Amino acid sequence: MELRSYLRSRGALVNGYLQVRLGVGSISPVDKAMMYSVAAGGKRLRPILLMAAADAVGAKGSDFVAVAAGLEMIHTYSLIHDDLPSMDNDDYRRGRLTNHKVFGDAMALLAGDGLLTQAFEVMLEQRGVDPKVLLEVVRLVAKCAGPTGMVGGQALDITSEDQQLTLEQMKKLHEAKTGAMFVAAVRGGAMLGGADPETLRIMTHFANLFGLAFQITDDILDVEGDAKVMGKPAHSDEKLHKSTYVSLFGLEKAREMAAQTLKEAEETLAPLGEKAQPLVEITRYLYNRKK
Ligand code: GRG
Repeated sequence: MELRSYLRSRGALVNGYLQVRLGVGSISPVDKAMMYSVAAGGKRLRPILLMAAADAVGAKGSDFVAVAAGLEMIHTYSLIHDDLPSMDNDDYRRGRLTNHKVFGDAMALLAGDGLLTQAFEVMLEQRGVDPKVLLEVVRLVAKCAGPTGMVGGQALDITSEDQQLTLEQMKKLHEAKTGAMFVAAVRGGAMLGGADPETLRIMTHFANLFGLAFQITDDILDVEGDAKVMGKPAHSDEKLHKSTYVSLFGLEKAREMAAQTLKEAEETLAPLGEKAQPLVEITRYLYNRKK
């Protein structure tokens, strides 16, 4: 399997869907602000994972593009809100000015709200799925995105700045803030694909390991990115106000942890056989990613 073309074609499917669906029936400028961030790029990792998870359980992943697109809308909303001055106060995202830098804070807030709420409309437009299963999947996504998932993790994050967290505290934070949306993607995709309870258990375990490895590699990239941009040594003190796997363990150990976690994630998928190959390849890609 050629991963690059798999990622490209699945990414294009999601992009095409979003392009057509967003802005339908627009009544205000908020649609333009929403589209600005959705069209700014991004790896489309969560929707691609949802479709790959459905493939892995024997279904046709590309059939579930509406739910996949909804996940990307929720992810994009979280990035817009995360970049606001009252949160991380970032000027750039996905290689462009952040939403609030272009449209102002109020419109950026609304663009995030619009994406979050419309995501549920879009997900429920999914056809070809037993309505009971679709409801369970949408419920899972809501749970993973909300106060017991991403929103809760973000709240933990902003209240723990300037503290060095323990490994346990950090794991809990990231499982909620970043990991939960990967669980929504992988478990949700497997549910849509009709997975049995044992397969769902395997897929959820895989998603947790994937989320952990994603976070560790994100922390590593953060430090390496800073070193490249500012000519500073990797693991500079500037990042120490946030607890990360690198600040807790150092760069070398963090790299080892990422490799070990990804190996475990890959091994978890062994019982699914050949059908899980795209998921395996995406897992391997995580280790070598540059963004
Ligand atoms: C504001 C409710 C709320 C939540 C924000 C996702 C998030 C929570 C914050 C983003 C900050 C951040 C850098 C988190 C670490 C991991 C992460 C989610 C990175 C961005 O995801 P990618 O790499 O981004 O999949 P692209 O742009 O490729 O989609």
